[in-house]
Amino acid sequence: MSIQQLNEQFGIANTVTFAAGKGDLPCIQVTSELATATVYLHGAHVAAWQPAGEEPVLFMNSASWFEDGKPIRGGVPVCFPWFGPNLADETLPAHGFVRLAQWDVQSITQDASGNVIITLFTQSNEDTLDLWPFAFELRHIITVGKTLTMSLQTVNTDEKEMKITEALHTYFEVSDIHNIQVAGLEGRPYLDKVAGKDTFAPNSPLKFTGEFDSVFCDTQATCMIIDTDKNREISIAKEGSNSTVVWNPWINKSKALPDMADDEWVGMVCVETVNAGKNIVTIKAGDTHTMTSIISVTKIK
Ligand code: TA6
Repeated sequence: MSIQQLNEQFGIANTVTFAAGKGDLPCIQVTSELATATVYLHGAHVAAWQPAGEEPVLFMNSASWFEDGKPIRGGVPVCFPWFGPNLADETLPAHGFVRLAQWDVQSITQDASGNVIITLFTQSNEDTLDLWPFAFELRHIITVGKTLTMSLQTVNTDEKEMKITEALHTYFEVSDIHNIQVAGLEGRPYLDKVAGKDTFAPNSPLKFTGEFDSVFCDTQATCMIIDTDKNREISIAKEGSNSTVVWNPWINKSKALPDMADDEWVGMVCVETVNAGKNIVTIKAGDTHTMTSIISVTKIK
């Protein structure tokens, strides 16, 4: 569908419009009394969200690709049907394939409170079946308001059960990674992917002094990014998720990433709503599984 056809079918006057975004990729622009947001059909990717009265909450790196077949680096990459490298075949795209292709618009509505609910849809096809031999429907239901709620809903339309790992791989904008803390994971066991070992978090909020790439399994905890320089706390609550990943590439990894500006790691942290590691999700034939991330911002004083 063209931008004009999308606007005719799904636009909401003065609130929801479709436009050609970066790289000429079609995007949904939400402007309401509650918040503004930008959502690309490419990867069903929330690229920006800013609640009224707040600074932007999601980080978007200036060197990100905005091209068919490539991931966007920033906002909320949707990782499915695997998180990280494909352990059976490392030639397959990292974090799965649904973030690389354009999704369809199923519906866009606005509720009585002014929240805009966007449902984007994709499903298995010949190409995906070659990569991963399972039939599925996938919906990303994005509610834009004072809170950003993202639900990733998987329907197993195959005749056999499927096992997935998945993530809403959210990049958050912070004042300075050196000065923030992430609470909610105190004392928990995690896989330190930088050191390549299992270890335990301190009994205090996480602080950052170097590359940090950690997978916390068996946790349903709400995390909090405490950013005193921005006088705000960002809450990341979740449902249907048993893992949390925290990531900052720091200096060397940033330089090694072709789609990451060298010096922008200072202003970001990923706190990701995930099912990964030993938290593999098994979905029986015909069943549905939903993972939800609920993001909200409060001022510290
Ligand atoms: O979630 C953290 C992580 O798995 C890191 O290991 C790093 O690879 C990051 O995701 C970004 O992955 P990407 O494929 O988007 O470069």
